[in-house]
Amino acid sequence: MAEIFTGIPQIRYEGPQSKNALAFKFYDANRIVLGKPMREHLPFAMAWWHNLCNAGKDIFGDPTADKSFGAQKDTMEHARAKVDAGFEFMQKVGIEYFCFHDNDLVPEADDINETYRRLDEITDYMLEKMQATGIKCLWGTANMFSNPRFMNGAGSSNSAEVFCFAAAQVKKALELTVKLGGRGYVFWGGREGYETLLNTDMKFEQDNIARLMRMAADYGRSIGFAGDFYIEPKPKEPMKHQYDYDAATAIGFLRAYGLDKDFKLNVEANHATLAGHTFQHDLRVSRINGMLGSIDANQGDLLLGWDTDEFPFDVYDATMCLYEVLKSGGLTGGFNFDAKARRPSYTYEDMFESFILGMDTFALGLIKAAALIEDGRVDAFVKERYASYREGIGARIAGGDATLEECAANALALKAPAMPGSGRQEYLESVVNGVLFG
Ligand code: XLS
Ligand code: CA
Ligand code: CA
Repeated sequence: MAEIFTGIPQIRYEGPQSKNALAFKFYDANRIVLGKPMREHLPFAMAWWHNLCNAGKDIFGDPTADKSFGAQKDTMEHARAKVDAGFEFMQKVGIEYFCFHDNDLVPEADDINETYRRLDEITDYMLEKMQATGIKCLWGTANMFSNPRFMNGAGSSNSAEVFCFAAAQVKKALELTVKLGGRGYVFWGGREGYETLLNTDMKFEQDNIARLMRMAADYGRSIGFAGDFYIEPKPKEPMKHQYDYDAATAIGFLRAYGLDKDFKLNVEANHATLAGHTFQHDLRVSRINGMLGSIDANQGDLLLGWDTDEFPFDVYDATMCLYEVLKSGGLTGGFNFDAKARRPSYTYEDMFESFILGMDTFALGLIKAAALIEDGRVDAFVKERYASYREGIGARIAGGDATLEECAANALALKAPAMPGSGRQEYLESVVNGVLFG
């Protein structure tokens, strides 16, 4: 098989002083951080859809990049060429995982039976490549938002026939995920929401989404899927409102329907910011609820109101992300670059330089988050801030022993409380800067 990315070498670590655009400055796979090599802290994944399928088309313009990889588009020959390109790319950039939607792998046929056949054929070929390279599957999913049949959602569709087609896709995508040894299976509720409440039975739609997820969990376990299912929250786009709005909403949903034993969250940075939160906020909400499973590593643009899926560049955000991940004891999933090069960055070199940027940004995030934890001042400050709950009435409140009357009597005896202590936000921000740039 001919080399596709000719002229692009194996990407290696050369250190922060390197001016080589095709080298890592910070991602050093074997460097030990907090007792573990970087590659184990950072199981990076390539998103099949952005890297191998997306050619820069947007609602105003045609593709700018050539992602044909020498084959005629939308054929099985092209599907195989994408596999060849994908594995060559992952090997050269040194990442060990990929994520996929069913429809990223093969062109969808008019008859679902033929689509199934194509999926079987292509995953046989992928398995050969996986065995030859050691590259693994992070997670799989079903695209239940592109085909017009899903205009009103998949699990939440008003049509029972469409619900069945969604079920058929989930069933097959789960089987493929098991076949490829995937660590997880994702539900991103792309059109699981509404355009107007005037035509929507919200309760019925949410009940049905939960039914589809329950069926998937039961079927997955019956065919030996031992990994985590994930909900990937997103507040809007393509729908005006999506039910898995943010981490807190998704966790409430999973608990309400008894799905929280099988599901965790796949938190995407750009979706958290679309929901009006920081990336760290949704990671924290997931972590403190024991639900932080996997991460879609990208970033948005705060000046744009939509999902731009940019490669991560913001080292502050990456540091705070890794702070949450380290505090969580790592991920059962990984860091999927659900990100695309900007439309004017259309060359093969841009594909590699994008991943170098993303991997270096997260490597920096890891190094700096570890340093922040080892520095200890932020954690010590937070601990001290709640010190009043470690003795006296505070300890009784925190232990769940105090009554309302007892707390009120305490207040009356005090007459007025002492000032609660400075939050010292500016001091803490300067500690972070000191750790980042000191
Ligand atoms: C779109 C989502 C999607 C999911 C997988 O906004 O990020 O790509 O990650 O369906
Ligand atoms: Ca995503
Ligand atoms: Ca996104």
